[in-house]
Amino acid sequence: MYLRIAKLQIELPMPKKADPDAAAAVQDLLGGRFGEMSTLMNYTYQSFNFRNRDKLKPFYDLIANIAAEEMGHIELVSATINGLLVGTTKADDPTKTPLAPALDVGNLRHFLDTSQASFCGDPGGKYWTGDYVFSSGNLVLDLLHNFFLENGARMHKLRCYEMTDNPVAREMVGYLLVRGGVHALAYAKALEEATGVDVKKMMPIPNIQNSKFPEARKFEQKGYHRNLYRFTPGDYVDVDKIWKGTHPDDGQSLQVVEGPPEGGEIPVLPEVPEQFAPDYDPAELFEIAKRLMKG
Ligand code: MN3
Repeated sequence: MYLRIAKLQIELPMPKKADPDAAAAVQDLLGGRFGEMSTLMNYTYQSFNFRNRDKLKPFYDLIANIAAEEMGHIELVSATINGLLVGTTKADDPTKTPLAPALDVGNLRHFLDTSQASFCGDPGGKYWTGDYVFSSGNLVLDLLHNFFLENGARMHKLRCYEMTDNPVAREMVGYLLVRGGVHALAYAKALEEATGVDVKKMMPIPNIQNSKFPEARKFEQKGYHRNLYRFTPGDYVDVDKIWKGTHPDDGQSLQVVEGPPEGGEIPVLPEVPEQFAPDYDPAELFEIAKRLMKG
């Protein structure tokens, strides 16, 4: 089962002005092959399909627990895209082509399929697909895949960072670089426990430290690179059989944190009348909702 916490994993500042091109680039981190939808669904299905969970609990706990964190990552990337798109067009009479700016910027799906908001696909407009999910049932092969996936995701985050200097996009990418670093290291350590091979010697891939990037450095200074959050009350306690020892970058102790990060508010998205969202003239809907609240 899932419980849902109505918060984002970090306090995400809202952009001061629209940046639909940045939003288009960030889409890759949501619904691209190496985006958060892929990490979420790979670990989710691997946890559903896990064999001998009773005898291999530390490995199961690790995969299942990271899957839960990834759910919050798709939420955070979506919130970033949505914030970046606010104010791209202006409300006007529908006969006056208020959506014409969409033809020159960003991704058309943000204007055709959603109301200037995220979609479950990549910057090329291709929708995310279950083809991206690998769940072989072989523990070492699945862990090896996950290590590859996290490093592929890191490559895409770095390239996205290089495409835009938008501070909101970079804040989110900085955070996810750090959290993805935790997951890559966790899978490397799991592989080391299972096979004896010191996989973490390959890291970082590509060969540049997270601390090079100010937005990631900030989160590392708060210790986020050392924390594995336990995303279920009272269980997944055996993640600490794998997430232990010291961080290879700075020698500080790795720690399992009970419960999720403190997080921040989910921004309220304003109406977009020119997209008919929540409708062209939402006043009547607001009245209905007000009556419901009173009832
Ligand atoms: Mn992630």
